[in-house]
Amino acid sequence: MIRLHLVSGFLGSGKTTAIVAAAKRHLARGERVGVVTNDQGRYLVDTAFVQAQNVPAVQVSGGCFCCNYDDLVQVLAQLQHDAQPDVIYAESVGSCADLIATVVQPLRALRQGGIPPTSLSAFADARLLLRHLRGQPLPFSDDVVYILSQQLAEAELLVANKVDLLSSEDRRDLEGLLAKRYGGKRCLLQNALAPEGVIPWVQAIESGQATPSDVALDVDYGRYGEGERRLAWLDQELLIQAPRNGREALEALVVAIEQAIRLRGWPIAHCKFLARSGGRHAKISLTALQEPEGLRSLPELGHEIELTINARVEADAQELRQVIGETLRAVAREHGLVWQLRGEQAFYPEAPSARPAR
Ligand SMILES: Nc1nc2c(ncn2[C@@H]2O[C@H](COP(=O)(O)OP(=O)(O)OP(=O)(O)O)[C@@H](O)[C@H]2O)c(=O)[nH]1
Ligand SMILES: [Mg+2]
Repeated sequence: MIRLHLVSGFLGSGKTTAIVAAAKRHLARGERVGVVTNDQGRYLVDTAFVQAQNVPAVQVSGGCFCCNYDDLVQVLAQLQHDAQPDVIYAESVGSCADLIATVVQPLRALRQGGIPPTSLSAFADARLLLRHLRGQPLPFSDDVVYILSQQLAEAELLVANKVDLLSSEDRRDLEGLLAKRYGGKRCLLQNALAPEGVIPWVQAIESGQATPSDVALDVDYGRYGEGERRLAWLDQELLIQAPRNGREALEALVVAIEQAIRLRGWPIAHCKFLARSGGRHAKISLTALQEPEGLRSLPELGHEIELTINARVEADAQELRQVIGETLRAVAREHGLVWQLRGEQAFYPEAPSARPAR
């Protein structure tokens, strides 16, 4: 029986990082593994990033799992056919909640072709989670924070990820607060970047310690929809020619985009960049509380770079598009870049529909 692990959690919390690390462990043990990525947009950094690690990945794009359940069933069937995996990780888009009602229950009820989910974990950035549990404000508006809290409420296993970014005192505090608030759930503190960091998580989900509940959340779809509407999505596919130095150009572009967004005070949920050049790839992430991640370890890149940008920012979608466009033009002038926009989407995710009728 295929094991299907659903991985939920807020934007930028480290889901893809942990899934790739887990997938590599399965592959090393000789197991076949597949990944399903999910997003509201079409041009996805995550899918390309997972595939670049030689892990079979398919995507459910154009909406979250909960609004695209039929597509999810279809890509699961495709993955089963193409990769014949022993284990599948399905990452829901970071602004999605209510997976029990919309995915777990229908998959359990499917007689043919359905894979009942083995586990549901919810990831959170340990620093955001600590602030949340202390009752301190987060950098997002309340309706966006509502989504994060619903994700935590519905999973049986909570993963406080990026725990390496907490002091040991804060770590102890987080453990205590998690036990107090979520006493009945299993909670893990994890550094997904550490070599063996994901082992306890993989053991927990593989040994049945995170079986999803059958009780759906009581979601306030007004607030959930409002939270989604506050987050702007901007996706771009670019082809950039950097006559001098590809790595320097990419670095300058990421730093300039970060400065332009932070200058306007727009909270960054996750702004991710995937650059491919000369058979190499590099992923760079900007998240709410983090310095640009991945810049310091950028490999040398060729003169021609294929760049995918996925920006999820609490801002107006058209203003975000304009600011990123202006920044791109300014960096291009300064570094003598020639660029071509091959695809673009700027939008707010559609309001989630309450409990799809099946
Ligand atoms: N310090 C630290 N950084 C981490 C850890 N896990 C992930 N990151 C970094 O956090 C950033 C976001 O990670 P992703 O795995 O892309 O996050 P995600 O939850 O898949 O993001 P979305 O798909 O946009 O929701 C990346 O720069 C990762 O390298 C961790 O345990 N510690
Ligand atoms: Mg991801």
